[in-house]
Amino acid sequence: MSLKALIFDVDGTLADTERDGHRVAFNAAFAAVGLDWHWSEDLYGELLAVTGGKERIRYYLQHHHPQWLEQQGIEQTIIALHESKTAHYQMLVKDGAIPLRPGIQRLLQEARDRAITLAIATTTTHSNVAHLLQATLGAHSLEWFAVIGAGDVVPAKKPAPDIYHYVMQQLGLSPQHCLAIEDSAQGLQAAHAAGIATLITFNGYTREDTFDGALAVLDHLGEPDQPCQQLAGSCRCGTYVTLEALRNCLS
Ligand code: XBP
Ligand code: MG
Repeated sequence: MSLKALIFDVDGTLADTERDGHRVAFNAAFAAVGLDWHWSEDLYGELLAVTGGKERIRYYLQHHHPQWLEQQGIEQTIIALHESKTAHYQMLVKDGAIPLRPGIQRLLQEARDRAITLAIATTTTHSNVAHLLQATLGAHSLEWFAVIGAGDVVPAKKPAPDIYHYVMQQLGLSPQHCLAIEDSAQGLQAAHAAGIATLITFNGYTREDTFDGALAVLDHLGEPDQPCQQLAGSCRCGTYVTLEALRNCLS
């Protein structure tokens, strides 16, 4: 099948946003209202089992402060904490704290040059995506993406396939013409459940995840002067991932 669209995950894939971005922002939101909750790097790794920021706070309470869930108005509290977290996250991103991962800008540019459609399928909040793209790729980079599927636009977040179904429906493309780039087991499950072949670039938090059936499992997309390492998968990517390699993988 011919490749028509690349669908990118955001957190962990476009950039390493979790440890030094989302995690720091959650802690800042907790501290701002006097809560002594602190998500260490290790604890955050466990909490990443659940996608979505509001869902992650709820999961944390279930396991660490279950009595909080009995309180009246807890859902509003979670929403308010999450809004504050989103504001803190966007300040961090705006300050340039979070660069793109190796090879991302190069592959996006190559896809644009070859008229391959670009899209995003993410669990995070839409405005977080906008801030990250603008801070790293410039003011007009949102326009590079035909569809940005994000956050609560679908009822069930990854590992459910809903966000991928949404993006493909908006693109008017079938899964055979799409290739997803993800960093986590939940992301891979979501894309596979939607029938989309997927390449993995893992990171510190997802290195030990299970990536069965991925086209390739790499440490990053690589650059000519920064070779990537392939740990698994039958798709041969060489020392840096090119559009041609991805086309060959799909055909
Ligand atoms: C990653 C996530 C998100 C972010 C938090 O999403 O799990 O939940 O950690 O984002 P993806 P929000 O890998 O699909 O980009 O707080 O905005 O929900
Ligand atoms: Mg991800």
